[in-house]
Amino acid sequence: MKIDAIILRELHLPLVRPFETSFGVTANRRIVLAEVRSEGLTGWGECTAGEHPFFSAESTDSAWAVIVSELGPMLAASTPEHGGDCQKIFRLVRGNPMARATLENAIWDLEAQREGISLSQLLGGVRDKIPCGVSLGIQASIPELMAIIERELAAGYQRIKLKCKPGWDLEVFEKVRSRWPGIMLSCDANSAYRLRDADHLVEFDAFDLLMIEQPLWHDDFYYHSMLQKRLETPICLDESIRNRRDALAAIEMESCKIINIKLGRVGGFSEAIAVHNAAQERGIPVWCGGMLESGIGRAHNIALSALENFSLPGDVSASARYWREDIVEPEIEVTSAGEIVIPDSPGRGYEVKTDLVERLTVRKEEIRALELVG
Ligand code: OSB
Ligand code: MG
Repeated sequence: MKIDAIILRELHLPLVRPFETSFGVTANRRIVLAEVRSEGLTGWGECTAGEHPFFSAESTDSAWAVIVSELGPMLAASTPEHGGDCQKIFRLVRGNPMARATLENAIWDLEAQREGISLSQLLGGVRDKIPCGVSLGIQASIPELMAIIERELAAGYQRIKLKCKPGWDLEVFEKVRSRWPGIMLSCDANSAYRLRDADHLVEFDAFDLLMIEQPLWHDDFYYHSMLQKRLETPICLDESIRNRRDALAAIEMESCKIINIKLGRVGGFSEAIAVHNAAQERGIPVWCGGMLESGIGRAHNIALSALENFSLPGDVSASARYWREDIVEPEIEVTSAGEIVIPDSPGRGYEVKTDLVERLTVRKEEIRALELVG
């Protein structure tokens, strides 16, 4: 397909409620969107980088710079036939997976539209609906957290994930478990612990957690494998898994028993499918993580979650939990059974509200192919 235009923009979107993790609080999202036009069709991609390089090395500003000066011109100068061609187009660029995913995912979206099939079908999805969980940030108090859990369970969500850190862990699990003994409960430390905390982490085993996500360093496999030997609770890796090779290393070293797949973190749909397949072949279940996405990234997460080995509820939940008004229509909704029905219309299946996107845009740049100057 001939690339006619790549339009990059930054949007400001305030969250309905601030979201607190062990590395900080997010109240306002600065979201980068890519709009790729080709042969009368428009594909959209969303950058999941945070405002600061705290979850990973990328940030809104670093991704913007890399897309504008490196990836955008490379894509504009190429003629990809498939989303999967982007890995080759971007092969000279090291790292920067969230920046790469922004453009690659837009090409997959375009390809699905061109083929007249849904994005989930193009990816090889087998489900028509996905099981949903929620990720609950650190709260000011335990009673406040309890009220939120009550509301999310009443809405139908199948799994509750609690963000945790030293000082917001055992007492919280104790209170939640005694009130709801049977719910699917997990926790996510975002690297808040060290190996010297192993005795403390062993105490998590008392609460029948589905998993503990990324307890140790963001870039580690080895110490997680040492820790997993001491824990009954399965470790799930998020930050550590950047690609298929990482997944294979982690599985072989027994650093984890479950993998969280995030499109941005692994660099887009091609690598996400590769991680999914590697895990499936080795009997390791996966689920789709969230990065406080707007409707575009959320639509992509829904399509990805249709793949067979996404057998555990993910963090992909309703638009209204994040935004007063989402930038897609229909907004993403969750049924009372805690499921999202995967759209079967061509492409991502959710229309972008272009007027709203335009109003929320704070900067915009059109990227053209680099022309050789004589
Ligand atoms: O580790 O899963 C994470 C949000 C920002 C950074 C990291 C993480 C998260 C979430 C949010 O857990 C999940 C969501 O989008 O609801
Ligand atoms: Mg996580």
